[in-house]
Amino acid sequence: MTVSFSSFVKSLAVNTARLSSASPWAAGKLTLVLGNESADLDSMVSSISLAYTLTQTSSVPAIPIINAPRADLSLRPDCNLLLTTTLALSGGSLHDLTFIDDIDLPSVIEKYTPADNYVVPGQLDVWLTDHNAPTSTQIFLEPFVRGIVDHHVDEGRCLGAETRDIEMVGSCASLVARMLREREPLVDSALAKMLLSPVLLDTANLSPTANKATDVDRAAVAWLLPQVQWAQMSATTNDDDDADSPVSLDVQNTTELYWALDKLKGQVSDLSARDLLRKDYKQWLVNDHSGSQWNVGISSVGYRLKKWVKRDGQEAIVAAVEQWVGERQLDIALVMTHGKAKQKGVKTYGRDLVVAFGERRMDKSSDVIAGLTASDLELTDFAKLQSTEQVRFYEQQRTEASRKQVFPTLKGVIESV
Ligand SMILES: [Mn+2]
Repeated sequence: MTVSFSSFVKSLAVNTARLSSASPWAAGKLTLVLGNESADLDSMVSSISLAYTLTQTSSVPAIPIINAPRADLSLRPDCNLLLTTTLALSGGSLHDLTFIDDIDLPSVIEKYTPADNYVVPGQLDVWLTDHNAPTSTQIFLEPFVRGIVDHHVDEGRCLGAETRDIEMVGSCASLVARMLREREPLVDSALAKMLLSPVLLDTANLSPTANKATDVDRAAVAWLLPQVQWAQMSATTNDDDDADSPVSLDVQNTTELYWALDKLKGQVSDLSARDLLRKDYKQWLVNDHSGSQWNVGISSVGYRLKKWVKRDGQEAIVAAVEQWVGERQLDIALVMTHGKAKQKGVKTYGRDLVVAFGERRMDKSSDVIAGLTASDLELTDFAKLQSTEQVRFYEQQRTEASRKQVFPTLKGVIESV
């Protein structure tokens, strides 16, 4: 029996209460679908649409969990507006979604953990999407992971999962779309629009020059596009850095949708330094050569370093980064700033990299820096900024390397230290 997207959306409202219920006998069999902790548009849409996909072949409720605090949604105007619009079209709202701080995840897991610790599939199953290993603060999920749908480098974990659909495509939502299409060739227009959006955003509107789209992404767009009803989209926001041009999703084609989402995503110039660091953030544990564990955090910031320095000054940025390293107890923090900036009068896309060390690892900092500067990221010293031993500034010449490439590079460097 197939479930319509609108009845799935209407059922979301009971999920938080279900997860807070006293016992697994009261909550019953469950599937949790988690996106990654950066909770960007791809992650949010992938977890919602994958949960919906799973309900097509199973009567067990699949609950999407947005893997970031609810308040962080205000840092992501693109997610806020797209989800508000598409959920409303299906008779739901953002309030109905379960965010990670709406529930006590460790206690949910504990309730489903048998006394002998032998986890039986089918009681509580976890699916990971837009990541393929539980984040460092959610390692306890690992025995419950039954499925993975992701587009990052395979970290080689959760090898017992029955489904490991890991493929380096532009957008994770394209992989979910492919899976959904096998089960349901025609989908609701609100869902088509929801799935289409991260695919456009992650592939720069399938641009050949951006070179991010794969055949899987193109197939997803070709499948979804005829199912979108453009006239339905109408919502605007005034939360804009350019006050006289509110961004609207009342658009008529993919190009307009892409530019509207891109503009919304780029509205970061009014965020504080701390919000910039936490907006799109991921954290990992990495073992070095001697088996000692490093706490690694990478912030992706859609704001060029030059503009940020002009706005806040170098000292304030260094202070914010050091504060962040302390707050998250990091051994190493990378801040990847990226976006367009004027270079010799022409707006060009570029990347910069800030590398910061925690006190505990200062003795290893020069080894790590040597590894990073020798890597294919092609780092050069950032002109006009004075690096200290603790916080260093670089320009990253290899501009196509996003966090998907930078994390494996850093991991390799730490593993050899
Ligand atoms: Mn993604």
